[in-house]
Amino acid sequence: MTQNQHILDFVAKYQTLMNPDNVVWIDGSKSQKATLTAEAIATGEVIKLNNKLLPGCLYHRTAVNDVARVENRTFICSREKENAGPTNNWMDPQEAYEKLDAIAKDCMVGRTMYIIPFSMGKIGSPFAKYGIEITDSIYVVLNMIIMTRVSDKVLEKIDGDIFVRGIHSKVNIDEENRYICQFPEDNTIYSLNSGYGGNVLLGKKCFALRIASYQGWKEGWMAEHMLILGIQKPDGDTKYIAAAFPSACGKTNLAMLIPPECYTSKGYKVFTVGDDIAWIRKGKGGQLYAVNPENGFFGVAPGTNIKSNPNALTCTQKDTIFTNVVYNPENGTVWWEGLDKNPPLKAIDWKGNPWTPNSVDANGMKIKGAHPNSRFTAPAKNCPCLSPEFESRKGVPLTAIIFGGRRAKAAPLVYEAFDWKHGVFVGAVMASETTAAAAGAVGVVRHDPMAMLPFCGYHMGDYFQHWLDIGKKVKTHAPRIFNVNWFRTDADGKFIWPGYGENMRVLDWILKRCENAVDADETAIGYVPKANDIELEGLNMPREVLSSILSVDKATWTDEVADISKFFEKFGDKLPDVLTKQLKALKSRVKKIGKTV
Ligand code: SAT
Ligand code: MN
Repeated sequence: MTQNQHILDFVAKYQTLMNPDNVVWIDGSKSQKATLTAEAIATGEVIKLNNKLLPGCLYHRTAVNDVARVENRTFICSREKENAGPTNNWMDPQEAYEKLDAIAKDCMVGRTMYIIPFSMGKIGSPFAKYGIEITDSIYVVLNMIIMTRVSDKVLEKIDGDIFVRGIHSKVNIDEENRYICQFPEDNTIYSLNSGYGGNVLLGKKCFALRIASYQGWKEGWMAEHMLILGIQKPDGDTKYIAAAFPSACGKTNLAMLIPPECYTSKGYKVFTVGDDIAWIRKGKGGQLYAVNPENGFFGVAPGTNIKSNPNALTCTQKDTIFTNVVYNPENGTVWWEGLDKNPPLKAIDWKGNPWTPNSVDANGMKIKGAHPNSRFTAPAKNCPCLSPEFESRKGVPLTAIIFGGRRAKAAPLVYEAFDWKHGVFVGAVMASETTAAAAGAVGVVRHDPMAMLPFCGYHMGDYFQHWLDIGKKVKTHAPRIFNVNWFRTDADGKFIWPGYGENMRVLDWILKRCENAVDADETAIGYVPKANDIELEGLNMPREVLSSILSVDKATWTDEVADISKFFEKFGDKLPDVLTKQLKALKSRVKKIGKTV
């Protein structure tokens, strides 16, 4: 396949250690994909779905103990502990290699080792970075073929030893010996004992965020946990926005939104460039340009339906892999909670047990058929609103950057940062309620700076400084920075803002701010919309209700300031002075809330 000695040595090393029966190089061809699919069907690793209703689609269940990212088993193995920082787990690289090698010894006896050459970003583009993933899972191979650009051409493009080494084995899915290790200084990822998503599709979180964020820091660019979308205005001009939200907070839905009638009738359109990861660098004209390094969507299934996200649903209608949803053996289709009101009456749940819509557990509680973090892996080219710039070599110029989280109370629907430095502060103090995308408790508020808490491959204090430095580089061309919160609740705990397509109304205000076409109220936390400036046509929402979710409450923000101060203490000397000053300024502005001058 290749004469590159660095690649051959890398493969030989793990072949010797893991001792597979066979080694298969993946070339990205249709015929090889078909052969592997047939093999995975024959062994039961995947189930072929109804070829008429869901052509080319497959169904897979992971082990019950292996359904989400495992943050407590994820390590940054930098040479110096200090460089992993206070927000990452750290292991000494030597110790980590030894520990994982011991677990991996002979783990592929009786199995095949697959060698996947892949590109993050369009092959040959200035943004592209290459990797080789070793795995013993056909499921991983088939997912990587959708999520990245897998091709033997990548082997030709790799220059010497400049590629990311990804080593994965399911071993025996032992939770106690599950490790997801990143070695930023070695361009290496080592993942054992999982078969799930972000733990094993090493191009995604491990490479395109953890390793790439480190590379970006060293090379002067940024790898961010952001969707990228384009809004085409009636005059044909398209503006691009990147938005960071924690996992399972609606990035895919926002990236693919269909605007309400009052916008579509005027000719507005939204295009998807990416739904999860953005690589951003300074480009022509001094602006920041973004690309989506992925080639598919690994979206949350539950809640995806014809109303909430028709584009995502269309993406999943062919050549898609469904993981941990409900399987209907009667007609070879799949189902999940929130898809429609017609669950299959006799089905198999995500655990592999017989399931009906009336299934209850020992306590009489309804059993969910799909795991809350069940997923679809769909090719980007299936997306009806895929941006014509999806394959762009130079990326799309960013007009605005949005940070957002799930906050029942504190953050208003939307506000704009005063400037780049304040915007970095707004990103740094982001907090959000946890979701099922990671193992552990759900619904607990935690700080998640720039939605990168689980994905930053180096010291978060250095990461903040990197953001500030990028701002200096782009100066007046910097995108404007905003914060949004779709998740404010009322006294009964119900969401006040309808979300989904209606979020266009907020994006519209954001673009108007970027064009200096609309005024705003200067508050303690940033520029908040005047209630009359958010379009409500066609939405059954009284202005007073909108005003209520634009409010900035003194008591809440006083607590918030105290909480941020505590969070910032973690970073010690590494916290940039700029952020300390920003916090001080916020504190004094919050104190003045309600006081007339
Ligand atoms: O990390 S995954 O790719 O499994 C999904 C996510 O958490 O965003
Ligand atoms: Mn994500």
